[in-house]
Amino acid sequence: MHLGRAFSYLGEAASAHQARLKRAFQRVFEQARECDAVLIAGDLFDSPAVRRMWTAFALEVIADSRLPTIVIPGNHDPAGQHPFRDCTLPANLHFVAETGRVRLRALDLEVVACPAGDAARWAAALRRDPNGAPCQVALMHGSMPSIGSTGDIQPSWIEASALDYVALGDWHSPQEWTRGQTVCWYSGAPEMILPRQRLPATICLVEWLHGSPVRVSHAITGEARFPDGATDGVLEWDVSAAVDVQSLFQALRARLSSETVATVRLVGRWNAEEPLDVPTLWEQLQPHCLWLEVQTAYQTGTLQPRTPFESLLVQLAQEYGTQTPPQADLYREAAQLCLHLLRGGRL
Ligand SMILES: [Mn+2]
Repeated sequence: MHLGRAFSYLGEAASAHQARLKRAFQRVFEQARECDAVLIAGDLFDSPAVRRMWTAFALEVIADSRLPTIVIPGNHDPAGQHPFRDCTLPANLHFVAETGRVRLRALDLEVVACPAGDAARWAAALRRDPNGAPCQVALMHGSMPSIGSTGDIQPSWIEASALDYVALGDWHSPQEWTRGQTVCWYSGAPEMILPRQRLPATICLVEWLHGSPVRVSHAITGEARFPDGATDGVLEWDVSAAVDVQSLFQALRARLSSETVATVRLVGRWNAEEPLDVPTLWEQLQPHCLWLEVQTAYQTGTLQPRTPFESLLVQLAQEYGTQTPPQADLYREAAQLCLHLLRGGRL
């Protein structure tokens, strides 16, 4: 959840997004009304130093739900400094600060809690207890291996655990790590924490029926959205048809709202008379959405060399053009294309 996050990168939209985060947390418990328990896999709070109002808010929502709720510390809210440490907790809240098992007898449910910072004890704890509850799940906060990181959780532990389900926390986008008979997911954050995560944000609804594998579905809890027409969060926009900057601004603005998280990639050829100043375009569009990045991958009239390497390319093209005049235009076009591609443009 990252409750209490400052969202300073959102500028003036930060406080509105903090309110969105609160609504997402309430939506988690609305979604859970038909459920037996809520599992929160760490980083409920963004830091140990969140203001008291955030702790009070979380406790109130959890208490009002009356649902058995299990919370473990994450790397943002580690056990030794967790905001719940000094609080009087409602009876339905089980805050588990150390690796260990929690049995909810009324539910035939047993939870292996694996809080952040306690990784040395996880591998041994992730075991099905033959004398334990019919439904046995784990709740962990840490990283699976990814590019550039070995992770503190090993995928092989999942299958070896023989548990029914492993609920992972830390990554902001939902991702499946099911191995063997053990279903396993990163639920993802219930609202946008950083722009590069899957949106709209969701939670995992986990259904366990005796004797059959766990079934997982996803319920939307977040309000932040990519713009309509975006693919993997990127809205590709052909600037060829724009007659001026104003018409481009109007067309893009129509795709944005206060909930839009937009990466706009400008492609095609800029044909208008006036130059396209992208930083200014960004400044004008940014107040109309939650977060905006404008990537430039469009072509313009004539590009001027800006680096020694680009100068060399243009110079060589001119020399070849002088030597074989019929092909001068071809060389000039090739040099322009080189500059365009060197600057991140696309064909
Ligand atoms: Mn984390």
